[in-house]
Amino acid sequence: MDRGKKKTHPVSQGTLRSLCILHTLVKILLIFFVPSMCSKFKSLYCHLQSKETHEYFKQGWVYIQPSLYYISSTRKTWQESREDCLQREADLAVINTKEEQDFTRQFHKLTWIGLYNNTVTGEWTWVDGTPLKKSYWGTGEPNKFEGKDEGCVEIRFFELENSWNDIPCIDRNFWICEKKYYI
Ligand SMILES: [Ca+2]
Ligand SMILES: [Ca+2]
Repeated sequence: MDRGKKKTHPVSQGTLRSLCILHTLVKILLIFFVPSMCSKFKSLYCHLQSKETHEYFKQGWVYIQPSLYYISSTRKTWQESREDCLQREADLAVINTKEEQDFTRQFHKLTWIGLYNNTVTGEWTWVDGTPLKKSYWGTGEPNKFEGKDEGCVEIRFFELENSWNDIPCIDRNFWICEKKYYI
């Protein structure tokens, strides 16, 4: 009797052999098949994305990384303007950088941006919920001119870097929508 030789169940050996074959097949699939599938999916994704981007440009959106911007050709109240942006799956522009601030001035139009006076906190707040840190108020602004409730912000002094003015939200202005978009 060979005591050193362990007994193995014939079914277990068969199972092990099957697992080995399966493992080899999976490796072959991973090496040869998956990369070609990925590249096919990637091309399809790129194709759909460029088609979508083209649609945005056709509708008049402008792209400055990392956002798309839509500048209206009609005037609305601040709230109506915001609703238009939301319908476009965007929101009124939030000015995060000096470049973005300069961009909003170049249209030489009175335009709403996404900054408003939060009546609950009394603070100037962006539509994305962030508080105002860096501001570009025009000289003497915000001033609640003639005691009016100037709760929304427009680009008014567009020839100057400090171009913001607070103004009643029910006034009618052009507006700028912003949508984060990565091409
Ligand atoms: Ca922004
Ligand atoms: Ca004002």
